Amino acid sequence: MLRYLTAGESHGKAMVAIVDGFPAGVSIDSAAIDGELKRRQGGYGRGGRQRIESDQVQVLSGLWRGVTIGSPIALLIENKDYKIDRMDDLDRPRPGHGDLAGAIKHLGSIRGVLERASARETVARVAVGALAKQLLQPLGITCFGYVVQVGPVAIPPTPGTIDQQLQLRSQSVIYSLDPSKDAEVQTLIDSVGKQGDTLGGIVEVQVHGVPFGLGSHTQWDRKLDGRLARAVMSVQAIKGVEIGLGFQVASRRGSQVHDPIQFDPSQIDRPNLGFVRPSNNAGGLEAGMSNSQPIVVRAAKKPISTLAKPLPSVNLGTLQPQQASYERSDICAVAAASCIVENVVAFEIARAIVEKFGGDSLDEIQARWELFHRLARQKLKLSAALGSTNKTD
Ligand code: EPS
Repeated sequence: MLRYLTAGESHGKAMVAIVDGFPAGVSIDSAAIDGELKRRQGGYGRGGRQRIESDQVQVLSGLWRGVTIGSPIALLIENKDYKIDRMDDLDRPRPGHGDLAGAIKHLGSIRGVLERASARETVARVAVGALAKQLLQPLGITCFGYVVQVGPVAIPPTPGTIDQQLQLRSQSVIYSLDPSKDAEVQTLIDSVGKQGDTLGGIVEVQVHGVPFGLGSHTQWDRKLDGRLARAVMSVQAIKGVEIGLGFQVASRRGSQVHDPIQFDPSQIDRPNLGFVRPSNNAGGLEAGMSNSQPIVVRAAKKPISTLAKPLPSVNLGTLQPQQASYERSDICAVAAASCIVENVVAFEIARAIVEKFGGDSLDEIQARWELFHRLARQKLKLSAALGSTNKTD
């Protein structure tokens, strides 16, 4: 089983992750992980912390000569803003943060809670996801995320190939697929920031090249849609997750929701085995299994809960009403969320790949991937349907 845990406080020495069950034989490019960490730090509206940090991963274990060996992979990202022991406690919990619930739960301090609840922890999750992508890449699976809404401003993705869309995203200061909306969004972020307030938004992730059959229909905790939803919902500040049409399914008739099934013999060599769908309202998942269409996941991020113009709270020392505490924060971190959710999704897909195709080595996974697709073509008599003379196919 592929799994990971993270540790680390926002202003502690470092953020760390241990990834267990990662297959052997994968060449690891730590510069590619650093590229993702840099993208996480960016996006218009980020706070002062990102000017202090320049996140870089150290891969402490699990590699021999740059290649995974099947043992646990320990990742470490130092916090340049390491100062936890010099920091005071807060006495007024911030509405929306974990301060109140966490301090009461642990019979402890707000500092002890906020340091771990902070979205700084996502640096470890992005490193883990970027590692997982290096397992997905040899299988031809790509995963990319972008912003589709900031506050009330919807930014529908510009259609195009993955390469064209990646190009658009790299041009947008907010990581959307329509850079022509950047100016409007920047003006909005600036004005909200001046008012001491913050902004949320919606991010979308697409996964291409997924085979049939990741996840399972047979048991609730094996359903891939449920596992993706759990992983994405667990990202700091995410309050809603949708797959495919998401909440829109409720108002449409069945005939307007379900994706017709067609067969295109020219595509039988692809992971879709020739089965094409003129729409993808299911977001690539039916009955908890991948159906070889792109997986599409959206997540709604709430505005950052640390407000420069704080909301009413209660002083935990005096129990008297008082404004919430303020600590340096971001105005809008939706762009960062698009990178975080992308990497969290990538990890869940990698985990499902390891389950279906084996977890010991990349070679075995690739061999079983080929075998599965060959057997599926055989079972479906795809060659016969095409009048092929190739008896082995
Ligand atoms: C973050 C680091 C944090 C915050 C933000 C995300 O740094 P600091 O607290 O030192 O300013 O900028 O954390 C939160 C949004 C939060 O609610 O805690 C980061 O590296 O992503």
